Amino acid sequence: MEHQIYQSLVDSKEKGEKKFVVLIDPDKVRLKNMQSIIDLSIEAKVDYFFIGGSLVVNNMLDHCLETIKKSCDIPLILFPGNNSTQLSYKADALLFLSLISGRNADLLIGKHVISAPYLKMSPLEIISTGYMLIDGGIPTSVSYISNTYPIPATKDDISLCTALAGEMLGLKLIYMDAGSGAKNPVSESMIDAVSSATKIPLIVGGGIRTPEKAYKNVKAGADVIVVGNAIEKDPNLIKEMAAAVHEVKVTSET
Ligand code: 1GP
Repeated sequence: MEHQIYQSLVDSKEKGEKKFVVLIDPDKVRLKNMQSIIDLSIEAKVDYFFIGGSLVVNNMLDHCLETIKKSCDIPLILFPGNNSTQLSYKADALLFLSLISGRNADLLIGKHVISAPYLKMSPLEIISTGYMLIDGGIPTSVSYISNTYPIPATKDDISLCTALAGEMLGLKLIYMDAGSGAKNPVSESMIDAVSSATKIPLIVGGGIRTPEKAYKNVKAGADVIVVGNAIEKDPNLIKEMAAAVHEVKVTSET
């Protein structure tokens, strides 16, 4: 279990470079869309693919991973709705998510216990991640399935303290997510509050529909931007989104 992907995130953060991730939900993406998403991602120099969703309905995970692997070297990172399902050795890494915004013991540690022996044997790079669900203005699948409340969108202080606690517990990444298809993405002021208080890489996703919002998020302190829904609807957005994120390079003085 090498730590190449995590190390690349840490190195980029140190250099002030920002990463752009395309999220593919294997259940939702249409097969004809998949190849164009892959081709456009190669062209746009997308940094990683996240693969996952809240539910597994069609069992397309392996097929999805194989199709991408055949076409490119962009690393494949599992982003599972549930740590004990949606696992595959065909990916490169796994975000081992602890839902630290919620108080559901199963998603803080329970599912992890069940999947740990399988993961120990797997070649996947395991990246422990503090996952924070932020209210995005509409009920989301994650909130319903996880049976947890999101952090209210205006409570920057709660997010800050939650992320800080996650970092102190030794989690390697923080992922602030307004949920797929969120009406309101995570605010820049919340991103700023969390990124100023923590040192570990900060991933932000959920409801990001425009390159302008992606740009504002990285300027506010996000290290990694994740977009799924908007790209499923219009794969041509990949190029502009990736360019907007990669354009920002933060120097230590800024
Ligand atoms: C959801 O952060 C991801 O978990 C991406 O959200 O699909 O709304 O881009 P969208």
